[in-house]
Amino acid sequence: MPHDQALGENPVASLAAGGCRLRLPRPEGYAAGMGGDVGTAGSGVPRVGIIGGGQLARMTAQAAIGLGVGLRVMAERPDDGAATVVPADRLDIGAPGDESALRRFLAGNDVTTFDHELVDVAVLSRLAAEGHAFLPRPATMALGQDKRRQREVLSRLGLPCPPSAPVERLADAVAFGDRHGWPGILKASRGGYDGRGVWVVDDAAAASVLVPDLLAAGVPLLIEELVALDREVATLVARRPSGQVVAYPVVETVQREGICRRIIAPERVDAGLAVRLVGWSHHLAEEIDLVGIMAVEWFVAGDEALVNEIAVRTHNSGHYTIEGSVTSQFAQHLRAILDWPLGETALTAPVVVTVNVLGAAGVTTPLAARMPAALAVPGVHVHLYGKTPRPGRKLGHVTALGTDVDEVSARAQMAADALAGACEAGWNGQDGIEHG
Ligand code: AIR
Repeated sequence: MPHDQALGENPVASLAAGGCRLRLPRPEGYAAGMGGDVGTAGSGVPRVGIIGGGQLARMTAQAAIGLGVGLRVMAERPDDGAATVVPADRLDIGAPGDESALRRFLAGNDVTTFDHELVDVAVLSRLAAEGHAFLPRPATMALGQDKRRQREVLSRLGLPCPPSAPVERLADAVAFGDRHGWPGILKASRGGYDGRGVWVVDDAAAASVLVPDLLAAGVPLLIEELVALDREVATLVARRPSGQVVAYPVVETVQREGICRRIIAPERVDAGLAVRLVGWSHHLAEEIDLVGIMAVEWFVAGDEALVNEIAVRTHNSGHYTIEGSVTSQFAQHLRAILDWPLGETALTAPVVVTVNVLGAAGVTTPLAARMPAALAVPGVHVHLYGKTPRPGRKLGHVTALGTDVDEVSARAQMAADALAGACEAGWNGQDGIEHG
């Protein structure tokens, strides 16, 4: 169906037409507590819930304000980043694995989305069969949360991936390393992010130390070839149920120790490669029947690119879009799951750079005390996630816009270093990253 035909007056009806089962009518009495016209009976605005209360939910809540959507949050703890920014009547505290807590949360939502992948897809599928609407759909979440499954599906669809194999026993890892060369990269198929769940395995002896313990601990594993990559880039696409797809420009992601440190938009890859990466991402979104936003992380080596992994949610590589794109990824995700027209994805400046602020050992002053130094850097946009600092934990990010990549990067980095407490921790500024 062409998307312009699918724009019903009632977004709930239009979502239903897009194949999603929504729970209607809304429960009596619930709307009374919602405040404003958001989510009240007859307002026509669906009640959107998000499972998880981290920074992604927090920035989604910010985008929801402008769209007139009162986001409901299910956070694990009352001090989670998003839990502290939504009104009490839009906050549930509970673990996503606690089915009764999940059911209570779902009772207040017309459509439910995700801040992370740590959900039980079997439970979601059962709840979806009962009529609860999840977007992205449970089958898409299953793909997002399982790297082994991703590799199978992506390869079947013809997307280039690094050679990899599932590891059910030590012999699988050893056979793979002997065939493809050591070191190999061992990955937890589920649950790893920000460098967690990734191990460089030098040889068969190292594998024999690591693999049995991980398997015994129930960690599902895969092993992949170490790619001699020049750089890492990411694509970001959004798709709504009625079929409209939009793609953002390709960005470069600079990683250190498995954690994204800096995002540079646009990426200066060969234009032909950029077109191919966006084309593949678009194709993938359609093939997996994506609803919402999806990031695809790529390893680039020469003229070739291989998919590292996909995320079927808002993503760190898209944080620059808050100021650096006509439509932020958070607003775009909400628009997509509500089957509203998707927004333009053009950059708002020739160059946009985002630098993550990570917790650092030895820094004890509160972040707020370091804000003046960061805000003294001209033209930077600071986003703090309201999280308790821990070394390596993403606490916020800084975005700068301009025309010269070195100048813009330096400004964003200076503010991010100030926030991270570079002086206190005794770093030499720049966090050791050179723009490649
Ligand atoms: N997140 C989810 N998957 C990857 C990332 N980075 C975001 C989500 C989640 C938060 O990171 O917003 O709630 C968790 O961050 P932390 O520091 O508590 O592990």
